[in-house]
Amino acid sequence: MTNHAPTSRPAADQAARPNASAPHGTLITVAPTGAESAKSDVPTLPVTVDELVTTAKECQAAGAAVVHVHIRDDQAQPTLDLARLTDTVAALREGTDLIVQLSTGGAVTDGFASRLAVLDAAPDACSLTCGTVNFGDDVFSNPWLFIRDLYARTKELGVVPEFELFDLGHVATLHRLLGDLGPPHGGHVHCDLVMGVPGGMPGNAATLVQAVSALPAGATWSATGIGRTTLPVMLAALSAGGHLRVGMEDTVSFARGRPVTSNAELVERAAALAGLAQRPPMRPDEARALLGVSGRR
Ligand code: KMH
Ligand code: ZN
Repeated sequence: MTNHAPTSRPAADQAARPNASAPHGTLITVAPTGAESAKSDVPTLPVTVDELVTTAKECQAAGAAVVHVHIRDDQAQPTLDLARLTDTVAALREGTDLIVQLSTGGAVTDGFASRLAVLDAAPDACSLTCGTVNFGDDVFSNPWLFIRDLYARTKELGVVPEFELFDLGHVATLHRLLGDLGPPHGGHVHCDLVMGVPGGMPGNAATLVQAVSALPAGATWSATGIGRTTLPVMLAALSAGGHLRVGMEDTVSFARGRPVTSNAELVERAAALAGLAQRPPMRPDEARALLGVSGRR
């Protein structure tokens, strides 16, 4: 006899489970600083180690599980200084439980050797951008051989990469990378769709759905919308079962004409929306299990 059970579930039960395959919690990453905004233009931007740790604590309390880190020098300029990166990783570990993800993208002016050397600061995780993209008036350069070297080094050093995808072509490169070198350290593929960069894929629901449908089977993903695409991308990501990245790296406006006052308020808004979607923020230990980030070194 045919089993009709899956189609005979009461309508009310189905309504309560709008997307049964969606994950139960929402991984929230905060990207508090970035390399693009000047402290003089955005006085609330965290640029010192103390400011970064204070922000990270507030964001953890608001629901973040991962911190995506760019650092600044004493003049608040972007730097990839290894000693400073190493100290920053230690300070964030001391002050928070967050997964510490260092940026290997740096600033558009950073060279490949210093971007590769970021991994020597021994973070839990790192960003790994899967292709070159026009970046406003600049170019964010990620040629194939650099991507390969960086990925190989993450595997050697046991750093969990997050694959940053600024464009649909980057998804094709991700497939090529995994096909050539195999799965990442930790065994799980997690991607971040970075949408709305002038030169990359637009930040809208249709593009998000297209990009997600092209991801490798079993991959999880977050999304972030740059600037005014922050809210549409966040809402689309939640509705499509994705995770979220927010922070002052990606937007310095909270609403039209209202500057962001702190990273924590961006995390609070993301956490509230995730709660409304019945997928409340994941704790850092839950995020570690999801991403395959092992215990702290
Ligand atoms: N600052 C951008 C040029 C990353 O962190 O990996 C690159 C970026 C990506 O922010
Ligand atoms: Zn970044």
